[in-house]
Amino acid sequence: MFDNLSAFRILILAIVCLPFMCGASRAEDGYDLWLRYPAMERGEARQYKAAAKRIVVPAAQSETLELAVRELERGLAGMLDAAPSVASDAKRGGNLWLVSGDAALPQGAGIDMAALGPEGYAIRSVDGGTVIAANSDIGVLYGAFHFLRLMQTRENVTGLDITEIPSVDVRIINHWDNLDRTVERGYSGASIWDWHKLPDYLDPRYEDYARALASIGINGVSLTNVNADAMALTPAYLEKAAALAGVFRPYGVKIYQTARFSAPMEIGGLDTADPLDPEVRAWWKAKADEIYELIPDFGGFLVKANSEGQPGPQDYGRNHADGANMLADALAPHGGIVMWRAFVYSEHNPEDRAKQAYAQFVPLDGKFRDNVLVQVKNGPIDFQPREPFHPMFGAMPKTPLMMEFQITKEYLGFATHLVYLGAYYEEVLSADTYAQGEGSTVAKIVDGSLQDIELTGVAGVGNAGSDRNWSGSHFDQANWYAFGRLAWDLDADSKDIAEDWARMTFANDDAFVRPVVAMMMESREAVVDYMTPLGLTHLMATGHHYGPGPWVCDLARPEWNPCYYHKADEEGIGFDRTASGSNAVAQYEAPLAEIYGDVETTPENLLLWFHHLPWDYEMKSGRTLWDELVMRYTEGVAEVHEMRETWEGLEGYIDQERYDQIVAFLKIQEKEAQWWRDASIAYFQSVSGRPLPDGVAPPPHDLDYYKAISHPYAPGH
Ligand code: GCV
Repeated sequence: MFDNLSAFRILILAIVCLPFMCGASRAEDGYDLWLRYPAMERGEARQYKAAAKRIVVPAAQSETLELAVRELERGLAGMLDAAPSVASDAKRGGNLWLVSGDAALPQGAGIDMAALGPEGYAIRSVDGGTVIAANSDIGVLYGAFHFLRLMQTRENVTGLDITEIPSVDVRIINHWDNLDRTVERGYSGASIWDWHKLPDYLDPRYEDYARALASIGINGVSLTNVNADAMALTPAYLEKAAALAGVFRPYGVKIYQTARFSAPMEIGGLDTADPLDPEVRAWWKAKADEIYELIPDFGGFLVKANSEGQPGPQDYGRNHADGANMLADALAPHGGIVMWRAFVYSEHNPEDRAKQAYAQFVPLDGKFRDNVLVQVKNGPIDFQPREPFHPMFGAMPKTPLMMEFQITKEYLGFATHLVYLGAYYEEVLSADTYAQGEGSTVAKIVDGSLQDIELTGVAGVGNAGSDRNWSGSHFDQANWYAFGRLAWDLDADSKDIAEDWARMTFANDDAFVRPVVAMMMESREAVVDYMTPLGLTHLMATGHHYGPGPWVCDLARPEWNPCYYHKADEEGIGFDRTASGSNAVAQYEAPLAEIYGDVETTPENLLLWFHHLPWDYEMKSGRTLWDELVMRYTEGVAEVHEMRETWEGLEGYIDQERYDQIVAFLKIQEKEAQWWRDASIAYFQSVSGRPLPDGVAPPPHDLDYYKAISHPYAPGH
């Protein structure tokens, strides 16, 4: 009787359980990222089953090629419930050929291998199957991930003619991880690197991380914080780094290290770190030699110098090129590079902070060695919810400029706010610098094509930590993913990337994917609206940057005060960067300088970045600036409310665990968007003295209430 009842229950469950719900029932914690490979429904699987039954690999197998095969086996077994056979003998027949280097292509493949370069690949349908071909094994691995992605996102795998070549050479994650495992601006647990147990214990997570990086074409990681610790360059720590390099190597990921400029003094016993001092130069040369002994494919150094208290060449009256070139000379014999950051500004410089990096670096154009990349943040201040692109892009035609994006969301609500950064990255990359006339996009500067630059790169300040879901939240995985895809292809469409990610990470049902992608694409504007609308910037609380602090005006460093940025008073608000103000507009090429210099032509989303305007300035909507500001803050909250409602309508499409955590985080985001809105309006109203527009709810508390909120233990600081 009991057995019959159980069988009856199972039957009922099978009848009522909608396919997507059955698939969604397995608990997931996010560890598998976008590489989950869940089983397809039988109907879906049919068209793919024939596509990859028999894999033919080159006879000489490298570790990297083995990884490509293993990945295909894993993906196909997962999605199709049938592992392919693998043979190295082409004569035995196959239908998925992996071709690396000089190995023969199957009949009719007709691939121009020379055009693929060292890391590119082609995926081409040929008679009887598909070929994935590259000049290098890593290219084949990238191609294998791409082929699996086509299946994961239910694309056709017949009639393929795909050629992929990365836009830039160096596609790197910058870890801001400290040796004690804290992470500067990290919101996903402790550092992924367990320095204490290295080099003897290799956490399996390292390899999983390398695999995830390779799946999106990332080929470098700098291991430690740019606020660097010289100890990272001591023999003991270099040995640890070498152990990591061993794990990353087969995945095509090179190790880089941050170099503290004063290391020759701190760990080398010298009494200077002057870059023109022969002893200092010899010390760095010996250090580079020592590193390459241990890590023959070491990528090079990432350096933050003379910025926010870090030591640098200016301490000795030298300039950034002197500092970068000294390190470049030490690395050059080994093929290493220097990524020298342009994130510099000083509290002793009364000039507009937004202008300082340009002023220091542009005169040095052409003075850097060939193996130096100057790494420039996307905007002139610091990863704010919205900034214009950095005016250095386009202004140094003889210097490789590397893009630095932030993946971890220091100024965008940390891990609990859903903000899809793909849209942000695309906005920056597609911005027109006009450096050589119309169409001179930032992407064309970064990929070197506009100014004929050889060495190219893109960096992202990473968000992977030791949290089970890697990124602190499920949706923050999308930012890591989008960074990788856009670094590979600077012209890629962030919406397409969001769609791929949502399909691979969550579910393929269009009824789920469509609203999720729409929500991701809108999320960037939402955060701008509830934090820093209309071109406002840097209004976050002091230090940890968690929550609003527009009232902070008295910090010792003037350019760390939100008041420095918004300049609100009884009359109006905004930073005058026109000729009548700091004239930062002049750092942009014509016609941008004129466009940003004129209030009528400045895009409204950057209005208060470039202009100080009276509260009753009339906006395009017909509202006064004051009313518009209040409306934007209010809309920002409404947008998050909508995002939460959208997500809550999608229960059942994915596993309950991830679904529930996302609901909880969206509730946090809504609560905090409201906090941002109320606190900001309370403050700006105290300055403007204006009434709220009709029908707009006043903040529920007075300004003192918001000012008293304190979070000394907010993470990441
Ligand atoms: C690593 C901002 C951050 C700092 C960071 C710095 C940088 O100022 O708040 O934590 O330091 O940028 O990019 O160097």
